[in-house]
Amino acid sequence: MTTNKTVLEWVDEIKSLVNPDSVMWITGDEAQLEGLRAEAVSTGELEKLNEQLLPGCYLHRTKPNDVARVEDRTFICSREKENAGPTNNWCDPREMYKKLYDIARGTYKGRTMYIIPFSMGPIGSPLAKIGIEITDSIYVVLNMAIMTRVGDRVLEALGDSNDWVRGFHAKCDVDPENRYICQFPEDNAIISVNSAYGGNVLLGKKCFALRIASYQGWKEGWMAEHMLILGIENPRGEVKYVAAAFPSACGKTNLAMMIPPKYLRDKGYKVWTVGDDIAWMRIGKDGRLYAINPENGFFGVAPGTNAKSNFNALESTKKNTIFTNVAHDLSNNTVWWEGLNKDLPQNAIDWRGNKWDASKFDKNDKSTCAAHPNSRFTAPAVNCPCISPEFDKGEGVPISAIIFGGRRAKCTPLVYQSKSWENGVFVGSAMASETTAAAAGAVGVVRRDPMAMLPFCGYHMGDYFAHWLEMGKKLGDKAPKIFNVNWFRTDDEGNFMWPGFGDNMRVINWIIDRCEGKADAVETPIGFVPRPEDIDLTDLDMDIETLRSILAVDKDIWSKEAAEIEEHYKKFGDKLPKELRNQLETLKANLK
Ligand code: GTP
Ligand code: SPV
Ligand code: MN
Repeated sequence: MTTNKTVLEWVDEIKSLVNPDSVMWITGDEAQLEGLRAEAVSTGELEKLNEQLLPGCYLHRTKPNDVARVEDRTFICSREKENAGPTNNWCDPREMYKKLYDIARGTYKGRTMYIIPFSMGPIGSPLAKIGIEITDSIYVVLNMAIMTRVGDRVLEALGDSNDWVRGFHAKCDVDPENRYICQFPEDNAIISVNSAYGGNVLLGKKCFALRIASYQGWKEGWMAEHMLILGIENPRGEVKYVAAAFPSACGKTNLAMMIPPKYLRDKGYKVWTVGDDIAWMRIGKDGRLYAINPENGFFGVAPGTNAKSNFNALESTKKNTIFTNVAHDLSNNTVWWEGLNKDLPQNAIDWRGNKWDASKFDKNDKSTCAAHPNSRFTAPAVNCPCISPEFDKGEGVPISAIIFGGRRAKCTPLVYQSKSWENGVFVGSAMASETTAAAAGAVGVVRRDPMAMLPFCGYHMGDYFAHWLEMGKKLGDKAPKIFNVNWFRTDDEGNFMWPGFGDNMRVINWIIDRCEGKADAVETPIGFVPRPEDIDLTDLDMDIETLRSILAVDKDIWSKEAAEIEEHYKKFGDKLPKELRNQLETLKANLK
């Protein structure tokens, strides 16, 4: 365990609040975790899957009312309301602590209190940070043991320091009316009650690595972003790294693990995954921006994942993986989800725990799905066939390009390059995307989601934009180039016009070539767009006219877009940096 007084005092405080039957420190020891798996199986919390086909894998179902992040019940409890900004729910921290302590009081009775020391980032890395999560859920312990580095090694690295994040989770009765996900940035503290699902309860992930860490990054001069990190190796063996921010369920895991088209593989191109969801980035000694992935596993969207769309993700789930809210194929005790293959299981239990009737399945009606649209796998990063050799080193990889993107059926072209860092920050701040099943609420509604951080920024978003501009000033001519992509343009029948997935490599190659001054583009009002002939279509069944249409920048549509950005900017009032206001004025002038 530990002699760290700050840790022991906090553990005692929470213990006397929740009144557990017993206490268990998570040591990181495999035998301890194995014991917890066995216990969870004995109570039905987990189901053991086919040991031959899916060794070490388990299935878990959450309550049907608890299947996604809950943005309307997520709070940033800074002391001043102003510091949470217009995009976050806020509550006075004193009031919220009291409310949450009242909700959690006594709720561990009959339960065990698990104490999980965890490191975000390789233990001992100068970019890593430590947290401790207290929970009454074995599911949380086992997921955290995949998603982060846990156990005694973390406490050793912490020593007597008080520099750690307090994460307290109580599942209580999983009552949606009393569900709260609260961050206290000034106290390095998180409290989550009445949920037992993913991003709400794996407190190292969105709560710490984005909401708390974005605030820390602002104060300490670094960045915590909702970004994948991808290495692209060219035939000469040089690896360039890009980081990309897409909103939830918009393709980060897919891009992070994509397999390049055959003609590029034959030439010797390779892809290396550093991270699929979160990047922590700092300026290195050489003045460039370096990124680490603070996580140790993937909490990925299951539906749509198959050997063709994301072979590497599927491979990653073949052992030691926890599946949440997918379908249970009883014919061989494995799992299934929509898009895994075309063989609808004839003897399966759906994500709600009911017998699934394949004959009633209608892919356009989500209520008939066997797996929940936001069902997920929790897979160890080491399982990924293309995991980067840099992944575990903790020094970080130098970022050549930052890519923003989202789901836009119309409007946004396949790819464009911003004209400068400042212009790139404008592009990120104005990002919009159609909502997905990753959060509770309506799906398919276009909303502004700056830098894909709308649900994850732990402070005032106007200050966050200013922080981005400040980082650009510090980076100067070593700053990564900033791009925007959209894999999701649709035709009049609603079909995707760009093949996506591995073929996105064609766009990434243009991006890297642009960073090296090797590719052409035309200047448009919004930025530099490739000419159709600048995107390599080798072996692709796509005509150049279709490509031309998804590269087009329509002035009328973009004038409407500029008006919407103006409306979106109003929220930030005086906190909107003047540079961004100027960028908007320039865009409007360019469109005249
Ligand atoms: P979070 O884990 O929620 O942050 O999601 P993510 O950004 O990692 O998204 P992910 O890669 O899991 O993809 C989400 C969904 O988008 C899946 O159903 C994918 O099949 C689909 N998708 C991903 N990439 C593409 C693409 O290039 N084109 C199309 N059409 N769909 C894609
Ligand atoms: C997301 O919603 O962006 C996720 C899943 O990566 S969760 O961990 O639930 O936030
Ligand atoms: Mn995510």
